[in-house]
Amino acid sequence: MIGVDTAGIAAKLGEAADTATAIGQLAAETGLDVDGAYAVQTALVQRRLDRGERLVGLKMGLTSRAKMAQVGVDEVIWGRLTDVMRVPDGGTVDVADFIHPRVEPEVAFLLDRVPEPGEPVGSFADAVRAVAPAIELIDSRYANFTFSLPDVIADNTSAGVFTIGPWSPVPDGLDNLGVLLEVDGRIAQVGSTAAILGDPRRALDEGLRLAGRHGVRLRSGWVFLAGAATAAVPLRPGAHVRAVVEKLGVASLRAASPGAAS
Ligand code: 0L1
Ligand code: MG
Repeated sequence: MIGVDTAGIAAKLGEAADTATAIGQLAAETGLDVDGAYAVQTALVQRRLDRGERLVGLKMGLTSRAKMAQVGVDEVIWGRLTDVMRVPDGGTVDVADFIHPRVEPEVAFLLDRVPEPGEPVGSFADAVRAVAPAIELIDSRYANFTFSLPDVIADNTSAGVFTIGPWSPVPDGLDNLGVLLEVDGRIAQVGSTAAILGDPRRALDEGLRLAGRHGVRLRSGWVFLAGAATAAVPLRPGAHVRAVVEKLGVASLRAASPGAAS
């Protein structure tokens, strides 16, 4: 992977996101590998930080078989979340700000005491202060939502925006909670938190391990999106989306109706 133009690829992806314009895949023609792709992701997110956004957390991607099958990539990946990506629970987004937005039901953790690099991972209850239902709106910057593993990593794992429902104390079991994704009062997807690596708590171990490989530490107060429990569904203008997670409650998001005043 000699001579990959990290900043140039990040600029193309950043402009694609800023202008909601799909681009072709980049990894094959540039020789981008997985490590190089995480370097592009760092540069891509740095563009946001340079315009005043703050890092507020980490997201895991492709943590379920349904998600892996949906996009034809079979490795768990991680991306970064900034404050500007967070939409209040019940808030509204405009689909015109995205290329081909999809929504998926997730479980979010509010991090408390996360281990220092090299420190043994303590108990989940020490590391996580609270748990919540969440919705992630993903939006690949690649045409037709089609990409290779390095492509999607470089694209900050298709991160768009996210919504977090009410926080609850960590319940006894998180490993087999029922999950529904509802759109306009109809069930669009049904799943279980078991789909998230068998138990969403495992996603935190994976996040610590995988991000740690790239020198990224998770911080107290950050949000951690553990991954989707089902495949993602396209978000249409005017849709009202609810993610319902047993024991945890509901997170919701609206897409502005066509022609609605902004
Ligand atoms: O959050 C996710 O699981 C998304 C990972 C990237 C693949 C996709 O765009 O669905
Ligand atoms: Mg996701």
